Amino acid sequence: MNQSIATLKNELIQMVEAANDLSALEHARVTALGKKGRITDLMKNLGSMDPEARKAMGAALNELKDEIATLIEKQETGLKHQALNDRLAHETVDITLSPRPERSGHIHPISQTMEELVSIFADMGFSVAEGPDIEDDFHNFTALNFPPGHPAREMHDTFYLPDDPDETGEAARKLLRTHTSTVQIRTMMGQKPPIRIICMGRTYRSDYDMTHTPMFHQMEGLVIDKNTHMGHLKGCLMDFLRAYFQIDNLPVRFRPSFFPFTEPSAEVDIGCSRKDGGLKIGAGDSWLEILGCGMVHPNVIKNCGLDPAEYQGFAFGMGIERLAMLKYGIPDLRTFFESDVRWLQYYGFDPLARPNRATGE
Ligand code: 2NM
Repeated sequence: MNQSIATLKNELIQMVEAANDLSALEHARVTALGKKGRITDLMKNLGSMDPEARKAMGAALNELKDEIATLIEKQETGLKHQALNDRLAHETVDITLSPRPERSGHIHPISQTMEELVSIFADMGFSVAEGPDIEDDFHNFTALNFPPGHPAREMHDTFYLPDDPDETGEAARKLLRTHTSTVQIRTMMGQKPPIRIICMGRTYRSDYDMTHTPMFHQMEGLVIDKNTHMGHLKGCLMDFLRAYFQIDNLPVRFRPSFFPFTEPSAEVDIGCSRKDGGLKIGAGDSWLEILGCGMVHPNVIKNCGLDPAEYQGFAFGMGIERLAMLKYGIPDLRTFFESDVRWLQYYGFDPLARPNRATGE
């Protein structure tokens, strides 16, 4: 009896150790331990044996079963290890093969433009600040010096969220931010000047026609320090516009304007020509409005917990879609958000191109 178990054991060990791939090993496992396997067969006979012999045989068979199972596991680990080493030694990827352009995705013009903006302002010493899309009345309006009955606060311009019963009062009223100036407010309240930031992202207004979509992207900038003046504002924005449009002598014009959060305020135009229905930026006798700006209103500085007698600065804001349309000749705003893959293939950017700082080309 013990003799036959010892023989079986040697036989099974040999079979497991001879298995040199995973399917041969599986075959060995089924032969030894499967439902109709050699060890299983012997176990089935235990019932017909007398108690003494059954006890001895049962213990011996259990021991054999465990030994073989352990051996199979060890063999399997070894085989897997060897298979991986073989793959690592032989498998190669030709990284010099060019990708298939027809299969490549494209960078959306909004993302491309944002990267260009970050790059230009980073060179001027600005860092990027972020804030939430869901805001409250205080950060979106009150802190920015919007008077209580201002038209922008109306339901038909601003998307308000349903009232939260836990937070009452006008200032806590939740809304989708209508501009990214909320981020400027959060920055001024959260860090000490000098401040030099840009922020950009989605903004929301209840408006939909040829030139307005209910969601659009804005970029805004903010500089706060002790002696910042309108000369800095002019120089900064002229440098920015010339870098973005890549025209060294781009004509830039500042026109008086009004915003609740800046005083004085200005709108900025760039020179262009309009001939035969076409638009050419950089030369000619016509002007194109491109952004708004101004010296931050003393009330805004005060609302953020800073002393307007000590600190002042400038801010500016612009629409990213408009910047992208003008630079890349995209005629229709609404196509930005239609997710038409043919549009993206045509106006999008190659993700593998290493962008030239301002052009992406
Ligand atoms: C604009 C135009 C002018 C602006 C002002 C501020 C803040 F928070 F500092 F008061 N942020 N952004 C600003 C000023 C935005 O967008 C057309």
